[in-house]
Amino acid sequence: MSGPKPYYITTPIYYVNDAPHIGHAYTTLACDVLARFKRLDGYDVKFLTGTDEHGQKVEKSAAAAGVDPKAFTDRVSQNFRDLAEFMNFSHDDFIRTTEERHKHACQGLWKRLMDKGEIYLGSYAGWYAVRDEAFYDEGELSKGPDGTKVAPSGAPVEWVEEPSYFFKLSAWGDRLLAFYDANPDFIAPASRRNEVTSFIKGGLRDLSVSRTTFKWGVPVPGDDEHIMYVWLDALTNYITALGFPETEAGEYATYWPADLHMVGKDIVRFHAIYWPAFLMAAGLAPPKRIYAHGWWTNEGQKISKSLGNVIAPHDLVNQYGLDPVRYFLLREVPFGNDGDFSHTAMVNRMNGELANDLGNLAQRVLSMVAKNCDGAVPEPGDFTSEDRELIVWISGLREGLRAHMDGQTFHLYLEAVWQAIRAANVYVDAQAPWKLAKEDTARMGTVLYVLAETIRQIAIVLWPFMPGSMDRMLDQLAVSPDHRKIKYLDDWLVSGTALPKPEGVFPRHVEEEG
Ligand code: ME8
Repeated sequence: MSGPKPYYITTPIYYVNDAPHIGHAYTTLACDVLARFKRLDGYDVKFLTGTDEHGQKVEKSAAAAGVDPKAFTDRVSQNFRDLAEFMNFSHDDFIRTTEERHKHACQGLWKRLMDKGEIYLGSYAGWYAVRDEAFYDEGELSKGPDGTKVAPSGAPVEWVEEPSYFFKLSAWGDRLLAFYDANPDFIAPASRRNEVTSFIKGGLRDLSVSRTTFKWGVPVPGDDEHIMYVWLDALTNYITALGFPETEAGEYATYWPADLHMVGKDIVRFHAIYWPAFLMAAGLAPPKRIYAHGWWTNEGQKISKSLGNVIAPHDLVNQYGLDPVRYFLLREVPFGNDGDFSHTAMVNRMNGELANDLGNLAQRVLSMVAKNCDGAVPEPGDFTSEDRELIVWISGLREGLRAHMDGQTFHLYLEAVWQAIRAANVYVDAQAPWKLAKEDTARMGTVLYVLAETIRQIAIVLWPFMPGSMDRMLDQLAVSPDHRKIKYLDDWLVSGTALPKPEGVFPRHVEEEG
């Protein structure tokens, strides 16, 4: 007998040089919603997040803070764990690259690459940007505002000359292009795929994969003068968490290759080029898909510490509530595009879509049931064509919703659900159950049953986005926790089930005076 299908999803591991901000919360949120949906849909999910703690950038940040790197990374990594808890993320594992299991996996991967003749010792002379932890060719650089050279990301670069091990990346260009051709869904969205292929077509050079001028990293096996390049170290986290270098049994055998590495567009090159090349060179399978999402700005401006406009997830959630923020981030901007955060847009979504469209619908229906149906699920009579139309609409959503999750089109998923919610609002106005309460209580019972059932199905499919609020809505419909699953969508509410006293789930946001 085969068990549930595995689904492995990962976030980038975040550098611990900085406090977590809305950009980090965004990537992990997208993964959380996918992980929750897949669990709801019966998959055996493993959802991984964590922190990237080695390298020059972190070492420098620790020095600037006047603490040793270990104490520094312990502290900042904890901030990312706290964020995950605060945002109600449902990860199954949180990895830190300073853990022993990770050192073991990195060294295991290195040895495989060495054994296969994919790494050789040479010396590096070229440009390096500590902020990006990336090597750049002269031709990729431009002049910054003060006349010094900068990377395409705007990061300052420095000239580095040191002995270094190299990975034979130059030999992988054609094989990577052939791999993308054979796996057209490997890089998404399509615009990112074009960016990656044109970078490869420009010619790949061998990649420096070790450093000797600082110590904060994983030692190269057999050559303690070198530590591994932080990106080789960091990318390996995705298999460390599966127990690599053990590959024949355990979690690696179950979950690898990953179904999805979710990343921001800034790090697509590392994930779509270096990572599959390392893996294929080591004789391991590449991941199934990389999705590189867009970039958030704040009221039109780049988010940066120096501009003082970093959006702290805590502040936002304290102001608007957790689930409205979770909803907004994935609803406001077509996933994959860049997006701009604005308080006006946040309040509009919260009041218009959550409080009015969904909150009012549930509140109106549940209060009428409480008042007119003895606080129990009403008994439906025969369905009219209007009743059937609404129920068929709601019940017909799931295949499209599955496809939206698999394509990471979260905004279209939510739009599809909202069309159904709007249809339910049109139905409630047209059927006017408050009038039926005086004229035809049997018909009123049918209408309220159809509406309560509609709300149940909507709450289940919205649960991955707003688990706390949807659980409260499903509690009010007395749906048992283990029935909050896609496979139970067709198990309609049972008439006569007693319901708890209804209460509003989505308050309106009211601007404070002054
Ligand atoms: O790059 N908008 O870590 P990092 C949207 N350690 N997303 C944003 C964002 C913004 N304004 N700012 C950050 C690293 N992000 C490496 C990764 S993985 C093996 C190693 C998100 O702390 C986005 O997902 O710089 C981006 O890719 C990631 O944070 C970068 O996090």
